[in-house]
Amino acid sequence: MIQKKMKLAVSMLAVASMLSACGGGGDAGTPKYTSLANAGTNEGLASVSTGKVTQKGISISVSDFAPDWSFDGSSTRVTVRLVDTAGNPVPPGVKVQFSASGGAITKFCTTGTITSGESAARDSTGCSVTLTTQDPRPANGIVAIVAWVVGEEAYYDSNSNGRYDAGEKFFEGGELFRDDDADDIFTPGVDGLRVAAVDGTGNIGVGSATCVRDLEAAPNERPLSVDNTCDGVWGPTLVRAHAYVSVADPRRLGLALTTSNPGATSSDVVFYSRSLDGNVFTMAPTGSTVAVSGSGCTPTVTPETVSATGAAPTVHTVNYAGCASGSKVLVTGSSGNNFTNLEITVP
Ligand SMILES: [Ca+2]
Ligand SMILES: [Ca+2]
Ligand SMILES: [Ca+2]
Repeated sequence: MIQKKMKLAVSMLAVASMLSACGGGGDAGTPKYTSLANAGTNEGLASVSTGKVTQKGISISVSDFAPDWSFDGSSTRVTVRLVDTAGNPVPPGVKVQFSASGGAITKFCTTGTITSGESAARDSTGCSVTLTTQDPRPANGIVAIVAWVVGEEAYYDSNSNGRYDAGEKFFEGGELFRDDDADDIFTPGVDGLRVAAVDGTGNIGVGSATCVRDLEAAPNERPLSVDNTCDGVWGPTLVRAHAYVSVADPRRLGLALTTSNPGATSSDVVFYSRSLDGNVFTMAPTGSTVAVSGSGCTPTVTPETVSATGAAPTVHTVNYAGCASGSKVLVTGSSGNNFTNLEITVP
């Protein structure tokens, strides 16, 4: 039985505002500018790009949501991509800082340069750091990651002019925190990090106003903030994004039916890694496998392999159509030399 549902890391898709930028004319197939030297003059280009990352324009991804924590030195790549309100990548040289509640994570990365297309030498795609397994291994089975960068608060561009105007709806970010227990709120004594400032620049957009979280907004338009640390006006903020990784350990595997009764011809089973405190089930190490066997029949399971799609346990469908009522189907979850079994009695 699942004792606590693991919060899925939110996949943040940067959605640019719909801009009514007018083009500069020109015949089809004719470049609006012919060299990067001309690009700086805005020839044929509408000036809607601010180059400042917006809260709704940060996207975080993890290459492996369940590295093997049974040894030190396993690693996963954490990538942040950044765009401004126009949906254009931010310039090279922007620093993104990271913190994690477990293992070791590189302190920061710096956005690089796109090497092809008309944005060459002007824009960047984002940057990556490495999370490496080592102590501390959080007892709650979750490594919380937060990335942040100086930028501006998200808003609805109701007059479509590509910039914030007084009266337009906006979403405030106050003091950011690392959400170690993955419950979307700052938990004193549990969540291990609060950040309000950048070295040398002081607090950014932080005050004592209420931080309203509009639940109708997209998840990354309404950033997680410590309560009552907003400043009440649209402006600069530490743009932030969160991700969660399973402290997956092949020595603590488990399998469970998703319902108390097996289905008539198939059942879904959950394959998990138990946290050190035993209270949270997260994804088994990436590459773990699930196999099935039966007496006098040939059950099947889909999928057979755990792939890195999130930190939550994976669900596998065991099909035993053709197996006699009352017969046993054995489900085995394996990672290396470690395994766990679940026996299903066919109804
Ligand atoms: Ca506007
Ligand atoms: Ca929390
Ligand atoms: Ca503000």
